[in-house]
Amino acid sequence: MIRLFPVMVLAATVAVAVPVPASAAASAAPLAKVWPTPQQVTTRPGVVTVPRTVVEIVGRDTDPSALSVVDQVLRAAGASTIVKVSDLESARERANGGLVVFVGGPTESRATALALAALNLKGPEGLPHGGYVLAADRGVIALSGVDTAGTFYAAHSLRQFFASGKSAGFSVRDWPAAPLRGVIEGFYGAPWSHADRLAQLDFYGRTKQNMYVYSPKDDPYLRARWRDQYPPEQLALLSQLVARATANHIEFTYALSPGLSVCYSSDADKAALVTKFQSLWDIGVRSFGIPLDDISYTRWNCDADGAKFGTGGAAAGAAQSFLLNRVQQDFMATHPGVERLQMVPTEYYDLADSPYKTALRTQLDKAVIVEWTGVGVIAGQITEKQARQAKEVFGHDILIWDNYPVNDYITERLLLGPYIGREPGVAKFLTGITANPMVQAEASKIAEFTSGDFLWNPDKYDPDKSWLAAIADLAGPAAPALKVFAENNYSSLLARLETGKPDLDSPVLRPLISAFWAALEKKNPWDAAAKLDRYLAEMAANPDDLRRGMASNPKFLAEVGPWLDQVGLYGHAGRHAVKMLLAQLDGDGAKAWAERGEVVAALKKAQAIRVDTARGPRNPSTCTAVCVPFLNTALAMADHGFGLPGIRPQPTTSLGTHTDNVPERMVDGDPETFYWSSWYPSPGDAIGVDLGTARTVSHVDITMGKPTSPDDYIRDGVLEYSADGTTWTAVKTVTEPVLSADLPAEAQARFVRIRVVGTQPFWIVVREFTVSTPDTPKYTVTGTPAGTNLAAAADNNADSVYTAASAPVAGDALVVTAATAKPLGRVVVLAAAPGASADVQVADAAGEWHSIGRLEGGYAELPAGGVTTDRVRLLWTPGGAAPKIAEVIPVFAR
Ligand code: 14T
Repeated sequence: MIRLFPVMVLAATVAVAVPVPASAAASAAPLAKVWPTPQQVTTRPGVVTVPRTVVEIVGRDTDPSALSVVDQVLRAAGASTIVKVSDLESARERANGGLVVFVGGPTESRATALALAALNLKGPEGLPHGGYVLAADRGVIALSGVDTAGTFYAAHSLRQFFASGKSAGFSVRDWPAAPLRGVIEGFYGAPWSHADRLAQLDFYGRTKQNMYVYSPKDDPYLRARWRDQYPPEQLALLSQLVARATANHIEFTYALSPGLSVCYSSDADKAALVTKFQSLWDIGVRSFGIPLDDISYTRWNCDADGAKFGTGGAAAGAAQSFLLNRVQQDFMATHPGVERLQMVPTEYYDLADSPYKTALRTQLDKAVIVEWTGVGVIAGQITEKQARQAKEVFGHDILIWDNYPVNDYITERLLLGPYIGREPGVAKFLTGITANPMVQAEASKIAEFTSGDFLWNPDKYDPDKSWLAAIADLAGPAAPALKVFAENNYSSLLARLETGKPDLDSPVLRPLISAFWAALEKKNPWDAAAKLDRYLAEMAANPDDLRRGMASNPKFLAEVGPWLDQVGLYGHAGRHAVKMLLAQLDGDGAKAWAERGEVVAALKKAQAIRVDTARGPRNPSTCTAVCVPFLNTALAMADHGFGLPGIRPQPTTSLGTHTDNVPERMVDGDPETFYWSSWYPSPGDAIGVDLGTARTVSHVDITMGKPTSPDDYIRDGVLEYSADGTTWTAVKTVTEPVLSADLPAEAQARFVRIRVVGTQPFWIVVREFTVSTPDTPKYTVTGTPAGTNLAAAADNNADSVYTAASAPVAGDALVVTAATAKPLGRVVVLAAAPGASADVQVADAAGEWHSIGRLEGGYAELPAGGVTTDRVRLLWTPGGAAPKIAEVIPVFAR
């Protein structure tokens, strides 16, 4: 009965609602998609528009953050006046048949219940924390959270429904599956900036996540100097974060890691912990953690612990439980309103029972929440069964510390793929998940958006759709460009539930390349090439597109700059590679050679990019395992077309790189450049080459050390080869810096390497690592003008260049001599720069030179008529530019 009056009032309000144009009403516009995916959405008839004047019914306790979001939504949708009243009676007077918006659930505003009843909807009572009911029907919008967080989430759903300024009618009943959903700033490396964190907190609010754990490994006050109080300036910043978290309904967890120096049994250390916590309580922190990961638990920091707890895992578990239980008693229990204490065990990455876990299970206060990363520090998958086992074996409620998209262990990568590989039960039956993000805060939002979506509604989670929504959320209108970028920074160790396999990088480019190879094989590559080129063009334009489209997010652009540049360069290189192969198919060698130059230049630039990371300078890895193999295969194919053997060994090494002496330098055909390891090797380290596919290899030449570092070579190793990378055959021991070895006849190798056997104090310099196949010809190069790397003119490597020091004078000639005389089909000359011209000549049996044509530009391809010869020369035309010859290729008839 009590409801009757208001319902009638409401009905009257609805009856004179703003008239809706017939067309709009009839076409019942589809509802906008809301993220994270709501549990229940029902459409209602009609369209709800926002008039210039809107009346809001707001309770005294209505959540201010929710209200501010609602007001922004209304204003963005066209409201210029928002009249706030607290009861229905005044609303009716002021609304004048317009829109009435009820903001607040049962704990905030009494009026909303009446609106829901009038719409025949149940209230949010009984929903989990953060649950809400949201409805929009002609003339009425109602937001009702089971708590203030729920109303705040209702407001963020409203924002998405009204993104276009109006919406079809709807009702939503929604709640999160996991109680705790969020992010742990728990990575090694440069901690996020204050501005990063503020932006993250707003983002978590928007994506309905409710936990941020402050645990950057490189904040000294969290680890090395955990006992010290924060200086006032730093405390002030933390206090701003706490306020921002609170406004966004986020639990700010302060996680202090005393494990490097704590004495578990010490009263003083317990007091230091409590005092530190109190200083954070005083600025509003209500959630605390004590991570004890990545420390030694076999070495005590004080003798007293040894005396009290003994040694071994059980003692460590007992000591940690002892300290945490005291913090529980002396701090948690004495601070009403505090959240449950969180801890990271030292064994955080497995499920195997142990004396340590037994101690935690039996001795640690049950109120403490235990964090666990899944099996393996970076868990490819986490199953519901594992989650249940974790609860059993640790004997506590489990919060997952999910090491995705963290990249502190692979700083050359950005992990921009979706969150995958976690069964829905993991969210439903555990306390929740905190994702450990990348050093790059803005770029982490893609993965964070998707993990937040999973945690809210794991049963309806679709990683691919969620990922597209994440991209749209971050990039707005630049979403197509961000998609291309993210596609090329996609793979990680996480594995799809459906396949059990990690996603591969470049999911769009990869099949386009396969189709191109298949079409090329059939000699009809044009369509496939056009499709491939279209995507490569998007990659090439990606740096410009993204920098223009996301100009309003300079932080993101700064974070990803080096990776973005590389995607662009791979796009350019790829386009030229396609043109190169098509030109060759067309019989246009000169164009193919020119395009080859562009491919190599862009590839070199891409591989020269450096980004400073916590693990030292790194060459970004984008389009991982796709772009570089594609380019190298294309280059090898083109080289084969020019008459070269067409193998393109790629360097492999288990060691790091000293400064910019990258591994590529040991296969560049230039003995002046070298790969230099960044440390001395240990037994098992290896340096070698990968030929891409197994083939017959006959000979290996390796030169190590250099005049200024004569000791830097492998002095105790073994040269070996393998067709599959698993089974290796030894060729000979390695003790000297210069090595030349024949492989057994018909040896099949994809990989050739020197494996280090002994220990040595010297780093390693490898100048060249060359492999020959039975049909790799061997030439001697002589002649003038003098210059650098004369041998490079006929070393079967079109990348290395003989560079003359001066322009030719009369009589200067470059002579290439083969091991034996054979019938010569043609001669191809690849010049690294045009500008020098020559008469190309072939010697007959009597040693007389005969001209077969001229080199005028960058390329010459001259029929030799099958004359039997063992030598070719370029007789330079005096003057012009100093010659630069990449390769003189005598193509012998077979
Ligand atoms: F406590 C944890 F749950 C955890 O994952 N700790 C660290 C974490 O801070 C780091 O970001 C993450 C990814 O690198 O892995 C953990 O750190 C490790 C893990 C190792 F297996 C550091 C060294 C390791 F050998």
